[in-house]
Amino acid sequence: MRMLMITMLLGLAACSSTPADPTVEHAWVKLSAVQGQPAAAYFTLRGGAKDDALVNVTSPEAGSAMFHETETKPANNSGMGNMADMPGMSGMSGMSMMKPLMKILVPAKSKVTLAPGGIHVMLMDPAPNVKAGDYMHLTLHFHNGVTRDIDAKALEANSAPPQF
Ligand SMILES: [Cu+2]
Repeated sequence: MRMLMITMLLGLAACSSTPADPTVEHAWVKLSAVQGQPAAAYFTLRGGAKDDALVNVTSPEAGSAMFHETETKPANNSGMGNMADMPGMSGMSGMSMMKPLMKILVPAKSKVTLAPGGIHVMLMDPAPNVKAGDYMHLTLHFHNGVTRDIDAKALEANSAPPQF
């Protein structure tokens, strides 16, 4: 009888626990308007049982990946130039800078959303045969050792984020 109760309790605990490692969902890619220029990848990360961090993204359809955080400041702050006039930056008011990040922190049980105007993955040297509507295969590498493979649909440069 005692044995049976322990088994039942363990079963319950297993059902309600978060996955041990981070998971990823809602991935998509925004292509550059200019072929050969970096594409940007976006997705939602769900933290696992422990704090972790996304440390690299690899893809057979891209040369390398960098993590960036876009910071937009009011238009009349003096500074180092306005990226609103650059291709792919149209529609952004004010001054927009891309700050490099070494990694993307994924705290335990957190939800981290990558989106235009915020944190994103720059996919450098995208393969020239990747067109809007194609899927790019991304492998996400986490600090604690797990990897996650996802297929992210590539959209045109002026696309709004897809509804998931
Ligand atoms: Cu960027």
